Amino acid sequence: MQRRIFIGDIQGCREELERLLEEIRFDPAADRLEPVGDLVNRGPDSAGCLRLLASLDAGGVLGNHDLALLATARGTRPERKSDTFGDVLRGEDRVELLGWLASRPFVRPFEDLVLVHGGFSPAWKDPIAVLLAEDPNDPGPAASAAVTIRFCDPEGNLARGMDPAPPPYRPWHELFDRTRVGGRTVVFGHWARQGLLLKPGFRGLDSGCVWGGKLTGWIAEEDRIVQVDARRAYAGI
Ligand SMILES: [Mn+2]
Repeated sequence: MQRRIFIGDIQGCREELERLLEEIRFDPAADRLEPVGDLVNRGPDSAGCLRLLASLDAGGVLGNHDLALLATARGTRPERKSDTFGDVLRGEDRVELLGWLASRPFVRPFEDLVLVHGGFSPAWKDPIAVLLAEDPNDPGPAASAAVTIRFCDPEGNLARGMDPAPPPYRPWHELFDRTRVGGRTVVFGHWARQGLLLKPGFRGLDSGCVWGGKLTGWIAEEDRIVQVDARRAYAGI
């Protein structure tokens, strides 16, 4: 049976990704890899992660750090001191790696599941249609919200910079009506502080590997979590 294996925020943690794939006994001929986005940055080996994921023909969606890399490569965002994706920007295979990354969508619907990096605004009537219309090389407000949302109000206004945020703000997944994605289970990442979130209809897989936490895999067909410890904290708050 083909397994779909969703992987939480990798952020350049190639060694942990390789260990997780071993732990899962990933079979490239049979299994499908679906990272939740934020494949790069803050961690030690952004280019290595992209090379590995591309070689395994992974699916996945874009996260805010992936967009930061693409914007920096286009020259619309300055490279920052805290960025660790210079290995991609100055790699011999930069064109291939950036092209592969830019061909990820913002949302990936399956029959039973839907994958997004941050989450969905309660204001969107048809989140899948809204996000499929977004261009990775020219992201609009909806794409930006989908990769950054954590707390929001019932109208979908984001609580920027506040975590936790006071009422009326609540975690987006407490306000989101899943009938708007056809009742699919929502798989997402981006929220290391909240950590692993398993509740009916939602699987939040960011367990803060790059901060010294764990890298999480969720095998959809078995509804099973597999985790490996980060070798160390690669980034600090
Ligand atoms: Mn993120």
